[in-house]
Amino acid sequence: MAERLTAEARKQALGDIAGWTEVQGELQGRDAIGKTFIFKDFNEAFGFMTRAALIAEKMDHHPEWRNVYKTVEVVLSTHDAGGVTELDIRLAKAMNAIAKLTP
Ligand code: HBI
Repeated sequence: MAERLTAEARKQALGDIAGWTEVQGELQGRDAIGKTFIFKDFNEAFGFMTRAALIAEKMDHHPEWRNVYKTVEVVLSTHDAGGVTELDIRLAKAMNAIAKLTP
């Protein structure tokens, strides 16, 4: 099972994944990272989700996400570990790569 990252290690990892932060607002206090992706339209947003879903399934590691039209809000945390692990960092990197490919 993936080990929960220390606060220091999580901050370090966040430096490598553009746009991701420790979750804010009503999710504050959770050991999780989040990012809001904004696409050209719903089609691009859902295409991103489709590709990310296939990677998540392959990793057996799944996002908590919400889509409204062209916006996709993503929160990542490892339920089994009760916080952020390398799996979340890896999935965040994969999502950034997919978003870069999305026009
Ligand atoms: N996704 N985010 C997240 N966290 C988990 O702990 C997790 C998951 N997807 C599948 C999964 N765990 C399974 O390995 C366990 O439910 C058995």
